[in-house]
Amino acid sequence: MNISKLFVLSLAFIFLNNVYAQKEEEEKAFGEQDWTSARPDGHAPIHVMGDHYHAKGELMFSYRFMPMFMEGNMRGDDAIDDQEVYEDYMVAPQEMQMNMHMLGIMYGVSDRITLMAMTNYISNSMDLTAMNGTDFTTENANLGDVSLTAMIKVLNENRQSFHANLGVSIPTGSVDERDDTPMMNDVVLGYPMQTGSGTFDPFAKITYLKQFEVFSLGAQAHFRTRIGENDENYTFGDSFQASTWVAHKISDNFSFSLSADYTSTEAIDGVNNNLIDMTNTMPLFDVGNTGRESILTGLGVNYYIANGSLKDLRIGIEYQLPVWQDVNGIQMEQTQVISGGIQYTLSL
Ligand SMILES: [Cu+2]
Repeated sequence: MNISKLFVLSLAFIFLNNVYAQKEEEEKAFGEQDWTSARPDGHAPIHVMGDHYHAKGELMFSYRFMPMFMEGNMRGDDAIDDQEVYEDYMVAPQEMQMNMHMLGIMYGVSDRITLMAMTNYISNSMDLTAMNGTDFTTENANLGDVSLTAMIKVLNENRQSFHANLGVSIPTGSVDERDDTPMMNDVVLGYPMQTGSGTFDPFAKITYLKQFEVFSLGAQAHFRTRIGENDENYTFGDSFQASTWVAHKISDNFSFSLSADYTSTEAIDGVNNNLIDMTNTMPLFDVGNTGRESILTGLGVNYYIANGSLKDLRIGIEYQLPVWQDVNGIQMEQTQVISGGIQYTLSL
């Protein structure tokens, strides 16, 4: 654990302490009231999806840009050097950057039900080094999967809110991403480089939100499974994610947030037909190196325009650092995630 991680954790601790210290006092002072999205921390830190719903007739557009970075390799929860990778594989991944662009639209069908659609475009770049010392890079970019969600407000009272999301991810993304390498041209890229899952993936989320005068907190649980197998004869693993965040509203326009996400992804079931004979080439070609758990902590800021001609425009930026990772087999180490987004709500 390095200094920056310790710093983020300490801040989180101080934050949580303050939140609970204020809690009772504020509940007395403000009495019963609805939870409201009309404040900067009325939306979760920007990396969280489906955290809020809309009132009837509200239409929201969003765009997010999320670069994710990986560097070096791990076995279990330990970093390993290239020599260890070369004991089993001919090529060792060095660095990877995945850039995700996400577009979203939300619409409040009624005060109880909000519909949401999201789509994304992904570009990947990976630097690798072969056992003989040859450095090379693979790159690919394509559409990701489209997700459709129905959000149901279960309750909103006493400054707390609870809602459930049911959705499905539609396989508009690619599971046949390819690029040239020094060994072979037009070779299928490893599992983590594909831009889609290739399967219909149902998911469910539940979200709890609570507001105080200048603080707020939220928690979300997210389950995702996959139906059948994709055209390449395999199925990405099911996943579970639990996220929690606290935010401090410092003015009518700005809030700061701390977040923590636990994510668990199961291993791939089946094997890509095109990679069966290449399992020993590099870790990314081996389904034994899929499935992982991690905890990421994040520091974020939300900016919200409450009135004027740009009313209901929001900008969010967040920086996430992994504090713990445990991988099956040999996989790359995640180093940081940056999320930036803009959201605009219209009332029809
Ligand atoms: Cu929205």
